[in-house]
Amino acid sequence: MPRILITSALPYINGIKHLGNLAGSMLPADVYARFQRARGHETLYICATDEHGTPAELAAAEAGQDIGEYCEAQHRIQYEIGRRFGLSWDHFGRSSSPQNHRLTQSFAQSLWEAGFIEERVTQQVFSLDDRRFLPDRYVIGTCPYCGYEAARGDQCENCTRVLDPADLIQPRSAISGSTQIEIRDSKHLFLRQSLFAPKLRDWIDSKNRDWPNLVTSIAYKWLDEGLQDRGITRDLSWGVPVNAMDWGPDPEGRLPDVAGLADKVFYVWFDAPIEYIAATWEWSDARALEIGRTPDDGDWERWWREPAAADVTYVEFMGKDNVPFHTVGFPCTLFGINERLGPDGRWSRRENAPWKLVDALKGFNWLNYYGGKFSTSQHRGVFMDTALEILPADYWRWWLTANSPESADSSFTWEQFRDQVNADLADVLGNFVNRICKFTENRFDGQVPAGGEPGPLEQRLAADVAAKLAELTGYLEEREFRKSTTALRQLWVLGNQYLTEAAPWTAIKSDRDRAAVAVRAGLDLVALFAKLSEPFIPFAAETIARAVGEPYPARWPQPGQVLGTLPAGRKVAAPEVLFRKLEDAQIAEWTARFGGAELEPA
Ligand code: B3M
Ligand code: ZN
Repeated sequence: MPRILITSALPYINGIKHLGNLAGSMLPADVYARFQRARGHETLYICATDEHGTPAELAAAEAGQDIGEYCEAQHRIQYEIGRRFGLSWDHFGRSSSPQNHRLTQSFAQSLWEAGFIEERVTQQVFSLDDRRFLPDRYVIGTCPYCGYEAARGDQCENCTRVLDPADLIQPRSAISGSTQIEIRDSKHLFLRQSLFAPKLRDWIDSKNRDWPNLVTSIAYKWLDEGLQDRGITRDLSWGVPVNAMDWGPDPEGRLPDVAGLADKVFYVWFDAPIEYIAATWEWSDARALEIGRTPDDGDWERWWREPAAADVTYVEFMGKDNVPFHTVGFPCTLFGINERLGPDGRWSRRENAPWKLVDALKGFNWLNYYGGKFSTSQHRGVFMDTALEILPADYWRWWLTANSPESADSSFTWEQFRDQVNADLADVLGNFVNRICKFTENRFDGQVPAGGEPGPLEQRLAADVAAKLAELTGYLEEREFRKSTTALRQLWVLGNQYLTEAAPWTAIKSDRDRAAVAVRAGLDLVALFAKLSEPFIPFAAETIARAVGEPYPARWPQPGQVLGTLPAGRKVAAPEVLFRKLEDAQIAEWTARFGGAELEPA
């Protein structure tokens, strides 16, 4: 049986994520992880906060906090909110962890010694008053092309020209507004990505058949435009320090300029994907303490390094903006560590056990809010914390999975949200569970009844359910989330149809055994629905399982295990209302609070 390693893109540290972020990474990863665990596969779902980079520094400054304290507090907040959404991470780490520092530094050293990293002197903007280098977009000034006065150093928002900070007229610091700035030389490390282009193309070709078109088309676009060498260091104080003291010579005998690199940290996009691995190390160390193993014993490597990891299938989940970093950037890092490039242009494996690359990459389009972007900076749309203030997690989980932006962008509107959760969760699933459990309480003493023999109606039900179950299982294996919610909803509908046809409430007047058969079948479906719904709506699934005395979480059933599963005499207790219907008054209140149809682009 394969082991399943799952990562979802690491949420950036600067604030609580919106539902669009959730829908395109952490939530589908969670649905998939829960499904794989239920299938009995050893599964590891790893995520973490992405904590480095200028936006984190600036957010901390704005909050008036020390950057370390800020990240710690924000990490805690994101962790708690994720848990309340039912995200079943095995570990939710931090890219600022000591493990990630060690791993990032050792990866860089290994890349240097293999000749894949080069030093270059670049010109950077230095702000005298801020006493720091400024990243391009933190330099603002007048656009030389259109005269726009607040153009950023990387691009003019007004005329969209790509700029260099040196182009700006009257440049100033976006942090302090100071005009005391100058251009200074600064030494930086570049990953020689251009060397990897043919190798990377072969690798993408080998994935082309299995990966979604969305993903491979982005990768090919980057390859077709020509892979550029990439600066992997920055002049910042917060991050993983380069620390090149112990590095050996590169293949041409050069040693790094330790002094010139002294105040540099790695670029956030260099260390963030490495945190997938480092977070697994964090997980392992944390667990070692719990189970009495020696920490730092390298046990985590069995998830990431061949040959121990040969039975691991590694699946990544992310929004489309992150795809280039995972199909180009991170694979180059790993290729550079796993392999060597001979003078003849041939690649060969390096002797130490190589690191695992991604096997399946699921990318998502955008979930919009009334056709426009969710925006963290403009507070447009619904965020994870406010979402839970107004409704339980399962409402959101269901809708976001059923409307997953898989093949195209999709849009959240309160009206569609109301209609779909009312129909699927309240009318179909909630109603079914409630009807049959209440009837069992009222007419069969709250116990699974004995008596009677299943007839043609039950045979047909079992066959229909088995077929849909196989379909649902297939869609989940393929990570087709919209289709899987459709199949699950159809299963719930089969339950309602069966009850309507079998009508135990009528049968009981003349034929108690016949009613007992129908009630048993209905209760078997309740148990089945708890199992099948767990990846999607775990909180309700648990309530449903408890209503018929079933364990939670449970194993994923085989298509043959549909009817006849609950023993006669098992206690049944109807749950409290599973899903309250959303009222028009609530929708009106929430549209007023968060914005509604008036936001629709014309
Ligand atoms: N932190 C996502 C973002 O902030 C980014 C993902 C990193 S995955 C290694 O857009
Ligand atoms: Zn301009």
